[in-house]
Amino acid sequence: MSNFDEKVKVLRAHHEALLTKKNEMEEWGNGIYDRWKNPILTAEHTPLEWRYDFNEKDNPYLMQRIMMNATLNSGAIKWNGKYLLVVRVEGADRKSFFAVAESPNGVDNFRFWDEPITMPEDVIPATNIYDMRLTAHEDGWVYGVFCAERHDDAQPGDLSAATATAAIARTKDLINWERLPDLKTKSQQRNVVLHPEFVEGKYAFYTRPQDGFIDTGSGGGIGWALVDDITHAEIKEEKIINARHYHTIQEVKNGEGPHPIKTDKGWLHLAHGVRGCASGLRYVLYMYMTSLEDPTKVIAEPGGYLLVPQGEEYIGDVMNVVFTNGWIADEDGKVFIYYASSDTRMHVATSTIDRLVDYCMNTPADGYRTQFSVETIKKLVAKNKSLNK
Ligand code: M1P
Repeated sequence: MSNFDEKVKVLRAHHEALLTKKNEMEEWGNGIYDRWKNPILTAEHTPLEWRYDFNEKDNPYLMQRIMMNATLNSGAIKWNGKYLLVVRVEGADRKSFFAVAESPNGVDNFRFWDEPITMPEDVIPATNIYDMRLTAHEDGWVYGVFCAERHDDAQPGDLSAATATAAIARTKDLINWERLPDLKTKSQQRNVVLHPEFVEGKYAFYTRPQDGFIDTGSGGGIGWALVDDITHAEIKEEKIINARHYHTIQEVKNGEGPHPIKTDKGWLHLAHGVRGCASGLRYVLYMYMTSLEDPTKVIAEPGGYLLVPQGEEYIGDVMNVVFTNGWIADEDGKVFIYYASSDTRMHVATSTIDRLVDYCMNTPADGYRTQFSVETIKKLVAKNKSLNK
């Protein structure tokens, strides 16, 4: 065997060992969910064929010809018994694209399909696309709603001026995608999510109106809007259903995560909240529930966060960030929460619908003032004293 072939063999063995590494649940969680120790997807998990030219003549040094930077914010869906993520893969060139990775058990052995998704561009081409929310809608299609980023040509002198728009595509096999026109709205939008059911006979979207590309400004939080025709989706009226508040984990911004899970107690929502601090923005995950009868009505909202960066999760391209746009609820009630840390790698935490509903319904709400937080703690202390355990 030539030296080159020997190097390829070692490289492949090393990659295979990473892909097949068994994951383990962390001990001593918070009772709400369990974190799993290893990241489930990193840039190193991407196929070697995407990165290396294996022709010795053309690549005698066995260099990576195309480097990958990150695997992050992934949509999720259970598909033919497998746990599938539509991963936002970011190359060294800062361009994100979508690629499917599949696992037999949802917690490890994730393996990318051979090729990234080719997203049709029969709309105004975007410079970058990212953060797909998958919705298996009751109309029979699987929709992917994602952010399309374009340079803001109204500001020609500013190279960083950009616009965020919700792009829509649909598929029946996750391989071939039909691109629909972008969602038309009054403001810029990111973190737009399609609700899985018709509401009043219409398609329903969770939105996140924002004044600029980064700043939500007067956009008050997570919105809701109905759309008649998904093939020419236009939002005329938008209602804020989950507002931002001063001195909370979502003071600066928030955004719907994946589409909510239907439970017999209400719709279970997972979202991200953003606050500012001396080290920049801090992104955390939180939950809330809405009514089955009226999905715009919040029926429970635990105070504070559900999940924050921990240990090495703090470190990465954009520090102090956890972000989610995918989760899977199994038939037996188990829930797989897929989240990215610091815009760099993907992780999983597991729980159950019962535990998450209990968490939402029985965690004290935010009283918006220290005094109420202290009162809530003292009430719990008094209750526990009376139990004498
Ligand atoms: O860098 C953190 C996140 O920032 C954006 O989220 P939001 O629109 O709420 O600010 C998104 O670009 C997201 O992809 C990214 O993870």
